[in-house]
Amino acid sequence: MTSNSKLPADFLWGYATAAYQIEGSPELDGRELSIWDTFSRTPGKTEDGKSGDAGTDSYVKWEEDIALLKAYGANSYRFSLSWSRIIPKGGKNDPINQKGIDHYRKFIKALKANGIEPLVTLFHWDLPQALYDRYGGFLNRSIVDDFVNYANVVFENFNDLVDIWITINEPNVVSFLGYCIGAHAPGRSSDRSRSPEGDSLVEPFIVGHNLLLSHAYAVKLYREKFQLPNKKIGISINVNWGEPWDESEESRAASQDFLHYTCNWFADPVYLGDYPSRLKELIGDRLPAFTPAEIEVVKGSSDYFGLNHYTTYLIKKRVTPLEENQNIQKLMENIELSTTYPDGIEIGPQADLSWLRPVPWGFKKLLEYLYARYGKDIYVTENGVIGPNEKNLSREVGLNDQFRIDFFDQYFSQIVQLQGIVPVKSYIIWSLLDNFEWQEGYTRFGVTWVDFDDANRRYPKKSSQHIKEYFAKALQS
Ligand code: PNW
Repeated sequence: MTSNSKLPADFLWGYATAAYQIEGSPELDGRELSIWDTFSRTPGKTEDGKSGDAGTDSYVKWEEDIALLKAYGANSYRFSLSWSRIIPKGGKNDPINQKGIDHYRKFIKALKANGIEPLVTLFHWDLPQALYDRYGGFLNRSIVDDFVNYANVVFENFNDLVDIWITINEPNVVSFLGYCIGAHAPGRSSDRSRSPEGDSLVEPFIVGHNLLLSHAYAVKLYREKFQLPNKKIGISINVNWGEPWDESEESRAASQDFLHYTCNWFADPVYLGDYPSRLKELIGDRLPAFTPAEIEVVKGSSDYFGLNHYTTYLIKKRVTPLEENQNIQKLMENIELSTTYPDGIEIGPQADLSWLRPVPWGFKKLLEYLYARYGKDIYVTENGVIGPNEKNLSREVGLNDQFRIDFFDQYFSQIVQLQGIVPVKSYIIWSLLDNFEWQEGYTRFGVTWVDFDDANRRYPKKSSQHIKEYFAKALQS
């Protein structure tokens, strides 16, 4: 790196995981089931029929994970708490499980003893099954009180150890995949071949609204009772960039609509105080309204912009009529997503997941857009890739993950180019470990190769060393 591209010494970089994807031990120490246990144990819901029962065994092997972070030189680690380990049945009148709390306190203390800053997510999709059974989980406004109670228990027990909180991970992905397509728990959809119940055009917006209110009331509580000047709380939204497919005015307008449907649906209420007027126009009365009192709470409810980013799409006005059961497209029915330009050139190489193609310049445009629209410090809380066919490679070949190294160099250079222009405060890579990639089953998103067939033994990939050396140079004073 050149001297003028140095990063500030307090730049946070490290790796991310989520409880259900790595912990395993679903019954240990009093944990009860979440909707992800139920969903992934249902035949036909995951790629290889696997659930997160095993994960990477991190509830047991947590010391190995910390040793890896230390060996990789990371100065921070983002992970999530399992709600049903802390309050097994989830609700405000349900008992607290001290063993769950003891586990996470021990874990966070060990991180800090190793000089690793914890970024802690309260909710990364593993809703206690009991709350879904009781009243439909996020479909019901009752969730707000139960989430705020859970947040209160978490803050009371861990706020002395944690300075950066993330309330909810990717509310837009929860709404889209859980309640429109039905590919994620609880798997609801209008597509009756997938789900006996659900309404793909209505439920995502109800769930989204309750996710926003849950987040906002938890932040209100935090600010009233727990926040100190050195502490931050916010939300992480998954935002892919939408580039106009061609230079026409129609494509430009369609790309704006894409951002409204995905990012601004959540980010506008949180940073600007309400849903975008264009989204209200597009969704009509299917989009719930905030009361003035709720707007007071939702507006400004994040200290930073938490960004999870993976890819870029080309967006154009829809011309092809929709087929039956194309629920996600119906949710954005006036636009079309493409991965090829009008001349047939692809926007980026296909990675090992259907929706994933590296497009580094899209990341830069997105960062500029988010800062221009919301004006907040940006914490990149996830960014990462799986190389083509990486899932099927032998360990020997898989450890040489050049595709991930190239991805990192290209993506991270966008942040470096924006130094002094867009305030990016963290870069947290998905993921520390190969792990349970939801409906895709066990994949290889990690900088650590995990042997799922041999006691989840961990083997550092080449990228972990490359990234370590990169930041050792970039952060030197
Ligand atoms: C995120 N999409 O999920 C999650 O926060 C992680 O738990 C997950 O493992 C990671 O990204 C990699 O997928 C996403 O379809 C799931 O665009 C799906 C999409 C994006 C993010």
